[in-house]
Parts: sequence; C-alpha cells; structure tokens
Amino acid sequence: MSSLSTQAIAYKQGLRSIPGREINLETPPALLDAPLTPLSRFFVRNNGGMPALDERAMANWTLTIDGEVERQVTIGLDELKSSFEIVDVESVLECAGNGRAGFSPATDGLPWGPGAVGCAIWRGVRLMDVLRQAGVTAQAVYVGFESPDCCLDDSTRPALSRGLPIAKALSPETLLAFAMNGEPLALVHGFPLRIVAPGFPGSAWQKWLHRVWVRACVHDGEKMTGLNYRLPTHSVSPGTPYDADDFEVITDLRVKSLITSPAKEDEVIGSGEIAVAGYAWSGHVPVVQVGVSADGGQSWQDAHLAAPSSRFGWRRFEARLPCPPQGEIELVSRAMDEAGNRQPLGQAPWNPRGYLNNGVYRVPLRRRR
Ligand SMILES: Nc1nc2c(c(=O)[nH]1)N[C@H]1C(S)=C(S)[C@@H](COP(=O)(O)O)O[C@H]1N2
Ligand SMILES: [Mo]
Repeated sequence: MSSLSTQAIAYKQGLRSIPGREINLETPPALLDAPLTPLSRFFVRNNGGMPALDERAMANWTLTIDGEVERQVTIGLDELKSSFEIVDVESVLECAGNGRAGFSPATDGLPWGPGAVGCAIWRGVRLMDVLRQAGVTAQAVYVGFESPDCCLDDSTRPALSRGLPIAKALSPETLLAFAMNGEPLALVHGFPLRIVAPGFPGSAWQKWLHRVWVRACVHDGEKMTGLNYRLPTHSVSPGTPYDADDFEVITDLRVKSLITSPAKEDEVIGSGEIAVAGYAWSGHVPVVQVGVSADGGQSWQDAHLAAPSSRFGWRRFEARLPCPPQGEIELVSRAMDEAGNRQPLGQAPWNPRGYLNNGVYRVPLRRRR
C-alpha cells in the first residue's frame, strides 16, 4: 500500500480489511451500535486507487457541470459553498454488495459480511441547485459522474463512473457533500466532494467528484453497463443461463435490519431476559416495524422502534426478550417497510453478482454454565 493510502486510513479502528489491491474496510456489527457511525468506524469501498488529492492537486480542483445544459458551469469548492444554500441530510450509506458473503452458492464480488453500511450526517449543497444554475435541457434523462480514481489493473480506465436518473439528481435530498458528521470529508470518503444519493446504493455516491455530465441517454460510464449493480427482473437460478438484457439498474435499497448488541457468540446467563438492540433502514419506502426473536425465528415480538431522526437515516430498535429455557439461543431481527415488504427469513433472491442480500441477520449466543 502506498504511504498516501496508509495515512488515509490510519484513524480507522477495529475494521476488517478485505484482501485485495484496493482499500476495502468493513465494520463489525458491534461497532455500528450508535445512531451515527463515527468516521473512525465508517466502512470504505474503493473500486480502484485513491487519487492523490494533496494541497497541490487541490489548488487545481474544480467541479464541471456540462452536457445537456444551457450553460456549462465550472466552479471551485469555496465558490460552491458560498453560492448555494448549505444543507444537512442524515442518511444511511450502504454498498449494494453488503451481505454478499451470505449468498449460497457464492457469487463474484467482494465477500462483504453485514457491515458495508453506516449512517452519517452529510453536509453539502443540493445537486438540484447547481443543475438549475447550469440549466438542464428538456433532453436530459440522466447524470453521469466522473472522478480521477482509476482501475489498479489498467490505469487508462476510470475505477467507477456511475450516475443517477435525472429525477433523483433533481431531488432535494441529493447532495454534493463536503462534510460528514461535522468534519471535512476525509480523503477515503471522497474529499473534496462526493455525491450523497439517499435511498440509492453506495455505488451511486460517487467520491472525488469533478464532473457531472448531464446526458440525453442512460449514462454508460465504467461499471454502469453489463451486470454491474443490476438485478434480474425475474428470478435467476444459480448455474442457469440468463440474458443480460433482463437486468435493471438498482435504484433502491431493500428493507433491512442489523442487531448491533449483543454480538455473535456473546455469553448470556440463560435465564431471565436478553436486551437486544440494533438499527433498521430501507431505501425510498420507510421502515415501519421490526420483529425480533430469541429462538431462531419460532416466536416473535415487536421491538420498540425509535422515531426516525430523518427520512433516510436508520431507526434504532430495542427489545427485551425472554431467554428460551432450553435449546439454542439465536437472535433474529426482521424489518418491514411501509409497503409490507419484509426481510426474507432465508437468503434474499440469489443473483449472479450477489447484490442486495437483505436476508435476516442471525446472532447465535452461548449459554453461561
Ligand atoms: N470515485 C469513486 N466513487 C465511489 C467508489 C469508487 O470506487 N470510486 N465506490 C462506490 C461504492 S461501490 C460505494 S459502496 C461507496 C462507498 O463509500 P465510502 O467508501 O465512503 O464508504 O462509494 C462509491 N463511490
Ligand atoms: Mo458499493
């Protein structure tokens, strides 16, 4: 790892590093037991190398909005901050591949456990306001994002160039963010500017942004085409052929929950009650209920669900469950959204790239004897 990369993650604590050339760090569930995920614990997903945005490179950094616009806009960070209203949006950021390791049979892609997720307060300006200044034409259907990070195996290719449908780009919650939890955006999280696209998977949250290309067609940048960040429109069984034309870009996170306390294999007294807590979230359809079980899903109780602190943040759930008198103790949490979608008790629908595994999370406990 280069010294820049080592420095850039020196303050990260207790995260699991996923082997590979890129820096990818996962948060163990116990470290997510807080309403906002501290920077030191926030997961990291890099599809390529990090750009060296030191002071010298920053002096030349600008953001350009071009393509299907009436006036091209090129703007520096200070001007961006002083020209547009600054807003805070609390939102979960979750990688589409979060939980991929739970798919059987295994799929291509990084083997994330349950911790490629976090919740933060993002500060920035609305992408909508900047697009309005540029004047989006009637032909615009999509925005494409560009950044200087490149693929480690082939430095002529960008690491990632994804985008958003124009309606989401013009939605008030979609930000060009420069701060996270009250601190300037860290280099690994996209300094100086990143996209915040609440409800969309992390892949749409482009880091190190320097160009927003307004397009008259669906953006076709790096990792936008093929099966990348796409799900089949009808079910695909492992090992059977499929048609790539039957896949659609993921535009919404699924309803999901994670028990953050206790942790897997913790010891309990084996009588009395077990205090369970965690967080539940979803994409554009709000979470309304979380059921919890201490016997692996045979009996259920509704958890107390804290009021949402914001539309795209996560909701804390808490419950006290009677300890099963005998047999295995296995905690399970299962969230439901307003449309009645519930987390699958088994695995989520299998798909070739292993996206959006929102199957319930199980926490086996040991009995103290
Ligand atoms: N430029 C750029 N932006 C990027 C990526 C990347 O590799 N390069 N990875 C994306 C993916 S897949 C995810 S899940 C999120 C992760 O954000 P984080 O590293 O701040 O947690 O960043 C997104 N933005
Ligand atoms: Mo991701």
